[in-house]
Amino acid sequence: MSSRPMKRILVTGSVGQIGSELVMELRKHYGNENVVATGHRTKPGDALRESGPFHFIRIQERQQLEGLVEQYDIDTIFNMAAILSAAGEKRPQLCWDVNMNGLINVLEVAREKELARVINPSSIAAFGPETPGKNTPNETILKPKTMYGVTKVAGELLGDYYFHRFGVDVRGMRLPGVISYKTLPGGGTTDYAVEIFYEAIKNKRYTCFLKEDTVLPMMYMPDTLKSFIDLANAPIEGLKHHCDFNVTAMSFSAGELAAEIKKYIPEFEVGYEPDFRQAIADSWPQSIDDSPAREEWGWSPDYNLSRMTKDMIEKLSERLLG
Ligand code: AKB
Repeated sequence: MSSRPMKRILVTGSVGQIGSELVMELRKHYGNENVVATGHRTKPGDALRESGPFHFIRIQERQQLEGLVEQYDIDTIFNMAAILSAAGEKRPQLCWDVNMNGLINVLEVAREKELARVINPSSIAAFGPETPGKNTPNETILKPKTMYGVTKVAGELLGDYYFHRFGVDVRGMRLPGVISYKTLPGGGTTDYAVEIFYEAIKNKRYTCFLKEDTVLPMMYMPDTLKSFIDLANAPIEGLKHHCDFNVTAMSFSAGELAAEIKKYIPEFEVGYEPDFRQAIADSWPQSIDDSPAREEWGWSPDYNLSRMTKDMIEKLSERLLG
């Protein structure tokens, strides 16, 4: 099997934190009209809506997805629609419905229409308390304790199944927390690492919902976008893994992030009031080993904690304070 080029792309979940920036990045590479953005209910920003096609769909309704794939002659789907870890614990059945029924629809459409590629990101939520917590290897124990994590492990397995059983070229990486300044994340456990910047700049105070010493793997958005484009374009001959690549860029505790922000905003004060998300964070590794991604498709991030913080403070201050 050799990789077919991606020409006309559909993105689900395109109003979300990663989806909204991924669509704009893909439009730069593949042309505005060749990247169809879809979302569920949230209104898309002007840039997303005006720069190319946008449609509202319910990913659980297969005909809606199929209709757009036919209408635009789509050959690739980036499946970004998902209910994240914290939101998923509030509504586990909805999390299963969106994440699993949505994914199987994407995979079935890809199989029937013989699409060139499906990109379906996984997450560090695939790991659990029994997983080694430091420098977690790619091949390891996957016994998550959240519904989101359950759907991510099942999604990895399902993607690999569709590859081996039906020859559908499905790929995905286990994303850590993603930090960005354009669209806020929603419903995740790593969301604190974005909220903290907004509050530091606007109010000089933040109450963190995780403990000060909670360490998690993280990545800045430019690296995240690069990981999507690079994995999607990697020659298939070089891939031994398909849907379960560990990827990471940095690991830090909530306290270490606060200290880094204080270098730019010395009056910034942080309090810690852990809630139900602490148990989720405690079940995830502190750092992960991404050597298969580095070896098989050349993964290499550009941003560490200090570069990311400097850029976030600069860009977000410009946006929030003008
Ligand atoms: C979450 O916190 O649920 C997500 C993730 C790590 O997948 N950001």
